[in-house]
Amino acid sequence: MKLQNIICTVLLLCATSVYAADTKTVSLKVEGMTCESCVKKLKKQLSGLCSELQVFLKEEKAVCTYGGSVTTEQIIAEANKTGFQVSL
Ligand SMILES: [Cu+2]
Repeated sequence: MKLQNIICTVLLLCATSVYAADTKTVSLKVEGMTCESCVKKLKKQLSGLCSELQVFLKEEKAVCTYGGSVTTEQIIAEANKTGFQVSL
């Protein structure tokens, strides 16, 4: 393996681990959703903040994966704009 390739591999591994360390997951309680369109509405509202979002209608729960400069407060504030009662 060429030295250049080794350096590239190391850099890639570092970049990947930094990205992974920067990714957080939050579980939210969501009250007021009654059907699939409520789920869609919430997903749409949070699409800009959550890189991954799972919404559980019956469980009244949403699990959001986020990163970067996004905060849980931001996510909750944005989610509450849907009219559902969202809390930690
Ligand atoms: Cu609905």
